[in-house]
Amino acid sequence: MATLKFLSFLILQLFVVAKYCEGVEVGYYKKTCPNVEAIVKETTAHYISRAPTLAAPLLRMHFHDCFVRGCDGSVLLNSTKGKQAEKDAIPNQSLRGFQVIDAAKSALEKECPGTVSCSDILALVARDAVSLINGPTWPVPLGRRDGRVSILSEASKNLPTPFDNFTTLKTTFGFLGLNVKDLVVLSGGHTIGMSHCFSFSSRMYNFTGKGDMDPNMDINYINRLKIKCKPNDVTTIVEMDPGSFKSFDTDYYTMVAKRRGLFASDAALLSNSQTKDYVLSQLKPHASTFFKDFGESMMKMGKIGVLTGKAGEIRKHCAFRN
Ligand code: HEM
Ligand SMILES: *[C@@H]1O[C@H](CO)[C@@H](O)[C@H](O)[C@H]1NC(C)=O
Ligand SMILES: *[C@@H]1O[C@H](CO)[C@@H](O)[C@H](O)[C@H]1NC(C)=O
Ligand SMILES: *[C@@H]1O[C@H](CO)[C@@H](O)[C@H](O)[C@H]1NC(C)=O
Ligand SMILES: CC(=O)N[C@H]1CO[C@H](CO)[C@@H](O)[C@@H]1O
Repeated sequence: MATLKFLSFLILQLFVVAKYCEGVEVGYYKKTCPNVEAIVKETTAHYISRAPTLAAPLLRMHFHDCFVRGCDGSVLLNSTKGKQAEKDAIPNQSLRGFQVIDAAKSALEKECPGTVSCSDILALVARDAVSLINGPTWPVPLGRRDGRVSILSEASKNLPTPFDNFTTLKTTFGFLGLNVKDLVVLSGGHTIGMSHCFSFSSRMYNFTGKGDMDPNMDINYINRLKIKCKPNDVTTIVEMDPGSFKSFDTDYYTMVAKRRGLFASDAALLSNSQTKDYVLSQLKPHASTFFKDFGESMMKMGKIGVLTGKAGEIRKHCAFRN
């Protein structure tokens, strides 16, 4: 009987521990680093106020982190001893803003050494960057730990590509526990930032390999983009949401609805009735639910494959494993 009692006690304990380790929570550093959110916000504001265009790559960095191996800070790791990391993957070539993460990390190491993970810092910086350019804000559950692995090939395999159709996007997102609504909402992140011509060039010059154009893209828009983007251009970048690429707003959906989404993956949102309905429902700024939806989907994205409890580590420097 006593053994049985002890056993059930043990099972209960295991359950509690499992539950405790299961997830991230708002206020995780309440006792161990109470100023964490203020410090990260101050650091982010310092950079964004001087260079508002940094908000876009910082948001994208968190997205890339979460889609490859979960939100474990692996996107921040530099390659070591010639072994290439996620950072070296083609979709990562345009990632920038690592200095913001490093600055927040060193401020936090002074305040509470060895306590706050780089993956948590990235999640907070992404949120603060968006809110600092007039976007929404949302609570960020914390307690992620940092992974020790970063592999180039995994980034190429797990990240969606700008050429993906709806079915492929749905599968990629679904695999990570994100649904079709999350797909259309998070794609709204393309309301800020820049893209290289090569990410959409085939839509203008060689869509099916016959020197043709994508019939799903506005011809007037194609003609305008062709002035900036010549065939095989690998260096030029263009605004994804021309005119308001530095401000987080609902314009992305206006562009997509006009068949002016830059990527085939943006245009794909019109090829499914649920995502198309969402795009159209955001066109009236007063009736838009985008800001609220974006925060909710970001919170969901931020929980993908997190390491908690004793898994992983708290890195001392975000670019290197301890
Ligand atoms: C739906 C699948 C997605 C695809 C296929 C995709 C693809 C891309 C591509 C190809 C670029 C341009 C890179 C370049 O040429 O330099 C880009 C930029 C960007 N993406 Fe996405 N993306 C997706 C989802 C997301 C999500 C979920 C977010 C964040 C919530 C996001 C945020 C951004 C931002 C902010 C930029 C601009 C970066 C800058 O200005 O440096 N994207 N994306
Ligand atoms: C990590 O790599 C980036 C880009 O490859 C480089 O700019 C940076 O200096 C490296 N960081 C450190 C601490 O070596
Ligand atoms: C979507 O793309 C995948 C992979 O390229 C392809 O196999 C599939 O047939 C495409 N689906 C549609 C509906 O075009
Ligand atoms: C278009 O693509 C096809 C097939 O990939 C290729 O053979 C052709 O040279 C390309 N044409 C141009 C103008 O780039
Ligand atoms: C920011 C960053 O690390 N970018 C790297 C992306 O990959 C190329 C090589 O493919 C590197 O040269 C960049 O440094």
